Amino acid sequence: MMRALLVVALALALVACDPPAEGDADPRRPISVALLERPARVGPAVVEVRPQLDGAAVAGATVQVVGDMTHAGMVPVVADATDVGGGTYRTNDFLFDMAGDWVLSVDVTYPDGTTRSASLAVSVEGR
Ligand SMILES: [Cu+2]
Repeated sequence: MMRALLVVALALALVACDPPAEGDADPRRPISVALLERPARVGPAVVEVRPQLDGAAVAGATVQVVGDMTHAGMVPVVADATDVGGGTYRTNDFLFDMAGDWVLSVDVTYPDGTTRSASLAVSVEGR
């Protein structure tokens, strides 16, 4: 019994030590981010974003995707994602302009003005 309590206490301590996750840690507003084509390759790509609120899809949000490479000196790639129906948002003109490691940062403004973000790490292959 004491051992079980100790394990629980340790687990709580570990959780408490984690840095706060960005945005998508909000359990009411999870945001899924996916690439339509895998593996990711240099060139145009479609990023699909599905924000939710209390388990339901969200129409009427504003969604922006920013792609950054993990090395210095690159200009971020910025693209808006538009609602293609059913609360699914897709970028129209996103482009991976170099092979390597990228991080996609997604900013969602919900219809009520609340903003949340999520991110996805992507390894992009050359053509
Ligand atoms: Cu680069």
